[in-house]
Amino acid sequence: MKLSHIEHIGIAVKSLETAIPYYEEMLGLKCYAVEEVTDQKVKTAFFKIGQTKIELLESTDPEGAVGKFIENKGEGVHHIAFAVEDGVQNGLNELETKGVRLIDKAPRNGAEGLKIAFLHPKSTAGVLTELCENPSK
Ligand code: CMX
Repeated sequence: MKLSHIEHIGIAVKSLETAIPYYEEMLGLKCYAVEEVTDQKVKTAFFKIGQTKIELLESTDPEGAVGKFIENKGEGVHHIAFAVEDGVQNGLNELETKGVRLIDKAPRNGAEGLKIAFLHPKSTAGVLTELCENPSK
């Protein structure tokens, strides 16, 4: 598997409305998209910094992954996402062979039209890890 860069860092927040002004007014970044990902039970807001994005995640359902995370740990860094150059499915196959616990056995659709898959934090040194691929590239 070949990783090219950090595609984004996912940050769980209680409220996009409260968090977005911090990133814009204090850090000088520009929110360029807000998107609901129904499948993941989140509303997302995106900022770009270099080649990497910051993805703010507001829960839309207390039983969803971000809803549970906020309930248990509060706001904070939720996951790191790597861009995979040679295909997410290829990466999943390789990692599974090496004994990494997969959350997703096959890529699914994430925000911004990316193909995404998650690795379980219990086998990634405690960091929920996402693999991403832009199918149009
Ligand atoms: N980072 C690190 N550890 C995490 C974690 C996270 N984001 N979320 C949960 N955990 C840990 C918990 O601390 C807990 O550890 P302990 O057993 O040591 O206490 C363990 O995982 C189980 O936690 P849980 O609250 O019972 O949660 P679940 O097992 O139900 O789910 C996970 C955990 C990672 C499998 C689930 O959150 C998941 O499938 N995540 C992938 C999808 C996702 O996160 N979607 C939201 C973002 C979508 C997007 O970016 O668009």
